[in-house]
Amino acid sequence: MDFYRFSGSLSDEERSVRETVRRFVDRDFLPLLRRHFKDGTFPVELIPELGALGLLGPSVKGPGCPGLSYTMYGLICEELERGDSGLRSFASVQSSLVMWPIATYGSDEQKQKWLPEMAAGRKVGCFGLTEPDHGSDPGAMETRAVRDGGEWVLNGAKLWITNANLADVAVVWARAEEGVFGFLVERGTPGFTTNPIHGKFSLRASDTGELVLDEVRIPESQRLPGAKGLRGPLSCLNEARYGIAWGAVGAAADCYETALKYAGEREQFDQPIASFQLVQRKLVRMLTEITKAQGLSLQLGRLKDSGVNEVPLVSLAKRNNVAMALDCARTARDILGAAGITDEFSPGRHMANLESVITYEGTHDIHTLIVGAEITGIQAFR
Ligand code: TGC
Ligand code: FAD
Repeated sequence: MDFYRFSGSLSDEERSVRETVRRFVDRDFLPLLRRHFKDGTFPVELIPELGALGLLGPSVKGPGCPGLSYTMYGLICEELERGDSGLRSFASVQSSLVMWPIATYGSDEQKQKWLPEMAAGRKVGCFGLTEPDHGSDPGAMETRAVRDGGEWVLNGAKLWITNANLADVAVVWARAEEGVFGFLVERGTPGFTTNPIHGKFSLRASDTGELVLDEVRIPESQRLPGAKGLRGPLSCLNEARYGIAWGAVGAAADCYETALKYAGEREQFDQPIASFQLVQRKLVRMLTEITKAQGLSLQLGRLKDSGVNEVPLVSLAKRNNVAMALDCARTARDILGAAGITDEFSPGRHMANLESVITYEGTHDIHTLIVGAEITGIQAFR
């Protein structure tokens, strides 16, 4: 759907990247999704293909990385999330929350070791910031890193971690005497365990878990040397929030297209439900909000490609586009009537997924306060 002809302002390369991802989602991902969503598993069998198509770390600058623009990264996220938010989550975490900090804050040795493997989908990463008692306020984290000669000893726990149980390496943020540092904690390190979270009604086709660190000894060479202070983990979030702002538009567009098709086919009172004014109003509202969000994402992508990286711009787009997508998913579910509550149609699944997306990477209200602080000059977090 492209009511305002945004595709016309994309380059041939941008359109081609979008087509490639769309084909991958339709041909390879969607046929597997229903089973994985039911089983509560991520389709790990597709990870090498994600790598081969250049969809892991697309805009990250480093060895073995595709080196695409931010706009192309956005288009990729939009198409992945048209499939499912769990698929875009996997790519967001791998790209923005693991590869990006290694490329930005890592040593040459760390970049050489991890980036080519992660870009190819041969290694998977996760990002541990949130803790059981500290979500919106990560500055209060309790996970500790204590220096012991040439090593660090890590103790603590991280909760709600995407890819936790799939990851070969976890970027773990911990507070040391000198401030917050990031560590590359490899699977198999003594004292480091991961546990799955069961019973999710949202993001079922995504792995979510807990990281436990019990006297975990990490050499100094596995600390990210360029990251110091809370700015380190928070800067990674800008990258992932950017991708989410685009991704949410993909989920919303899929809901709209499903509802539009259904409304044309479903008859009540001897006519298609699309002929009723109230149904048309719902469809037009969805189309309008999606179109506005498409313009917002594209302008944000162009700004990021020109070097603008202002935190509140990303927050405004994440906040608007995810809330818009959740509203579209609910409206589409309504237009589908009872059929909307089954897994035969996508809006119910998108709706459940978007309940996570509106919470993670900064809740809707945290982004309200980030933008509020920017325009008033007054921080209202505390
Ligand atoms: P505050 O005092 O404002 O800032 C501390 C330092 O950080 C700097 N900073 C940022 N830098 C870069 N990017 C940002 N977005 C930044 N936000 C703040 C700031 O300038 C300062 O730097 P310095 O050098 O002066 O020290 O920090 P605060 O403790 O008051 O907290 C502010 C707040 C609430 C906005 C922040 O903590 C926040 O964003 N909270 C939300 C937490 C969150 O988003 N967690 C996400 C976890 S990861 C996740 O959800 C992955 S889901 C993945 C998926 O499956 O897709
Ligand atoms: P809380 O911070 O306890 O917030 C609860 C409510 O209080 C919210 O409505 C919030 O808006 C409100 N609130 C809090 N503070 C304020 C305030 N100052 N003013 C007004 N209202 C406020 N984290 C990671 O580190 N890595 C991951 O890979 C990751 N993946 C995730 C995957 C899923 C599926 C989910 C659901 C979460 C994931 N998270 C991850 C965690 C996510 O980032 C947190 O859930 C999020 O930051 C919110 O924290 P919380 O859940 O502890 O909620």
